[in-house]
Amino acid sequence: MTPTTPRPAGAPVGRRLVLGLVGLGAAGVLAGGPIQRGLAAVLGPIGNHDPTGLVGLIPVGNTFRFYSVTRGAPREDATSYSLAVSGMVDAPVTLGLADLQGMAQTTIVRDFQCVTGWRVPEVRWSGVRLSEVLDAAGVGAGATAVRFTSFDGTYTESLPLEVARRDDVLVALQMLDGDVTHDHGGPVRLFAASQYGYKSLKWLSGIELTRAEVPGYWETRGYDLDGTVGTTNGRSDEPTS
Ligand SMILES: Nc1nc2c(c(=O)[nH]1)N[C@H]1C(S)=C(S)[C@@H](COP(=O)(O)O)O[C@H]1N2
Ligand SMILES: [Mo]
Repeated sequence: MTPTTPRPAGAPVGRRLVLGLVGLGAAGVLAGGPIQRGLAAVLGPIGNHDPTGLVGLIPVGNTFRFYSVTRGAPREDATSYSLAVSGMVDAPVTLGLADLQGMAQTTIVRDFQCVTGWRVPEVRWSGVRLSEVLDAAGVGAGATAVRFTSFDGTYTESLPLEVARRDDVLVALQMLDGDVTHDHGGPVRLFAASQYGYKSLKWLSGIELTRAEVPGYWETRGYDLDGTVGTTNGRSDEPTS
């Protein structure tokens, strides 16, 4: 994806642009794969999460849509990347990519479901269990939730501690067939298998133990604090596993 100037967080995306995308989608149907891949790339920087419901009509198949509420994020690599674990912990820690790679790696295969309706079946994820990262800092008495921040500078999310401690929540280093790519939130993103995609924060840079759940980016814009796949957010989906 080409670097572009950041759009102010939460700036509205024009309806005309969304309608233009629907036109592109029609072209994709006629022309097949390559344009659809291009379209997925186009959908990324827009990241408006389809307030009109029109983008959802574009057929892209069982593939990830690239979402970012910002125009992307800086590129971080093995030398520059760091993950700070702080807040209500016994001892704050900062982990580099090599630290995370040196911890026990867990692989899980789960569906990925966005609250807007698209679902990617049986995605392979690998990384460190979030619970092990939390244990590295030691969860302090009184903490009931975990807040996540992104080095895109804008996106935030949270999970109740009991969800955060589940075996199917990973600080993911790998996704699909290799390292988490930049567009998918690399080098490190969160994956919370039981939750809708908005909980799986990309470009993870901070984990903070908090006294109560802090509503994140989409939750202050109407999404449910509980992102469990099923009947939250006014949906009725099969649970992912
Ligand atoms: N930093 C950041 N993380 C994010 C988002 C985002 O806009 N910014 N979008 C979320 C939503 S709503 C979904 S469905 C998934 C999409 O992941 P993908 O872009 O790898 O397909 O990322 C989630 N994590
Ligand atoms: Mo989503």
